[in-house]
Amino acid sequence: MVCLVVQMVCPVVQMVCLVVQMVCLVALPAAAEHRESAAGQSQGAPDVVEIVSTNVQGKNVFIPSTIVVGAGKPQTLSIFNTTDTPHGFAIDAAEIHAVLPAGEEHRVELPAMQPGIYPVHCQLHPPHRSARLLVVED
Ligand SMILES: [Cu+2]
Repeated sequence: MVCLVVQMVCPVVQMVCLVVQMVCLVALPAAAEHRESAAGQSQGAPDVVEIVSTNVQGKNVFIPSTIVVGAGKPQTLSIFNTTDTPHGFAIDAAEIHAVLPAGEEHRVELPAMQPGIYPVHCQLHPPHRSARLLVVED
């Protein structure tokens, strides 16, 4: 009887966990963006785009997986590697091939780019899921 109840509760708990994970994935980058624009307005701070290299259920991923920046001006990318191993961050079109130390923030200077979509990948681990850089007209 107890087993039956536990079996019934487990899928519900799993669903709740999945929903919480999805909300976190959506909310965290949005919160970072909000903080960034508020700081930019009040202090005239340079535009910093925050990215995370992390591991979700055994898969190495970049969050956000689509990194959006304005065209024609250099940007600073702040990439936090939350894992316990170094990861790469490569944008071939910008000649960026950075190595992100484990558990640290690493800054990469992105040069002014033409509008377009550019592949982003980890040059250290081919299975590491890729991302894309979307450069848009401001
Ligand atoms: Cu990697």
